[in-house]
Amino acid sequence: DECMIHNGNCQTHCSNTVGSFTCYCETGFQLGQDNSSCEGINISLFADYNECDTSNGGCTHECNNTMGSFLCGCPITHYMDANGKECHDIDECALEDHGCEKNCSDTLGSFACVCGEGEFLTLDGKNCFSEFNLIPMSELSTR
Ligand SMILES: [Ca+2]
Ligand SMILES: [Ca+2]
Repeated sequence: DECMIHNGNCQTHCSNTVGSFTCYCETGFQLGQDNSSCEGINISLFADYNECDTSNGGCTHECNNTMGSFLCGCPITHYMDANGKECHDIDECALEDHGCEKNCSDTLGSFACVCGEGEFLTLDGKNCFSEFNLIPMSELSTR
């Protein structure tokens, strides 16, 4: 049994075989050219692959490469689908804080308030006024 003598000159492990022996190494190491030493497997074998280079990683919007994986991302006006790849426009009108006085209309990446016929949006883009029910300045000053 050659392994009984100086570990068969193996750097790490020695395995006795019929009429001979072989050296072997720990996981992550491979046997050197001398068949006795162990050397770390070239780390480049584990180099990261950029999934975002191919079809944007399947992401509909942002794709962020990470070591050993990747992550899809969405703009703030969108939310991530449960599949982690698709971003969907947020329906702000379905949320209660859209602030529109009258109707709310969802748009891609945003939303808009809509007023009735003959009405106009105020500068804040949320309230409505009609030129027919504006209070005359003269009436305001007498109050
Ligand atoms: Ca990657
Ligand atoms: Ca929207």
